[in-house]
Amino acid sequence: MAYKRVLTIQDISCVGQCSLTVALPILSAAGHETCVLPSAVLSAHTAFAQGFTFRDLTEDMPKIAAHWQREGIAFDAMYTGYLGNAQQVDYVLRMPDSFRRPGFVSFVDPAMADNGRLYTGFDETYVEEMKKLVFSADVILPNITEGCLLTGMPYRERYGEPYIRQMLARLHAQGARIIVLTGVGYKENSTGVVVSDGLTNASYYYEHKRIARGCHGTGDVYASAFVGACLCGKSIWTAARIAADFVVRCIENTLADAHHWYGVRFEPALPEYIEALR
Ligand code: PXL
Repeated sequence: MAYKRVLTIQDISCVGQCSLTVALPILSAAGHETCVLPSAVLSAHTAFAQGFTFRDLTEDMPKIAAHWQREGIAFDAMYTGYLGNAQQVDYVLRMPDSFRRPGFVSFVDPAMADNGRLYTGFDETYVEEMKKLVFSADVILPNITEGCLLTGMPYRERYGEPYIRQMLARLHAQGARIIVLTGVGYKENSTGVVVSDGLTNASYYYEHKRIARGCHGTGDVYASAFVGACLCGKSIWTAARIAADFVVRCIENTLADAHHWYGVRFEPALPEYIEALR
């Protein structure tokens, strides 16, 4: 199997099973060398009640990148998630071309909103900056709320296929190449993911069961599992399915523990994910 070197740029939430504490183990399980550029260190993610600590690493980011550049370090892929502020998005946009090995692929999860709302701490300026990163990426993984913020469409809890088709068309028109739109459900008991390739106009909907309990951190688990599978050489359609099946298993693992609201128990499902990648 291909041994790829991927750079992932996101925060470290020390507690909360999101961002780097999810991406690192999942990408490693997929068999890739995983380099990290932490955007911030938080005691716990921002969905915890007030009082979380936030160590902003913005200043370190260009220094870290400059060191890598001097060392001639380069990557097969870059995957960005939660970034602490608009300046960090700008730093990511200005990563040197020398970081890109031949065949380099960039994956961007806008990781800024869910359930119709921006995450704590983000504003319109951040959204505008994130648009630049999103529309320069090879593959983007927004949820519907993020799709609305990126396109200016109104957020709806219930919608039909025309609403999703319009969102995909607008994202492509604004520059998106491959879109993996998560959390798309047309029926009460199911949800799914739509993959749309702007170059070939092909699209695919993978529908799977919807587990009533909303769990935090599933977007990060999904994106990490998707990136891991793509870098193993799976097609975007197969990677979308493998990642969706993995997230369902992770949520099922978490259901029995009512106190585990802040993330999903993804670790026990890693062997199944590895098996699916074979
Ligand atoms: O899962 C997205 C995420 C990542 N990192 C931090 C967050 C969130 C979502 O709330 O707060 C710090």
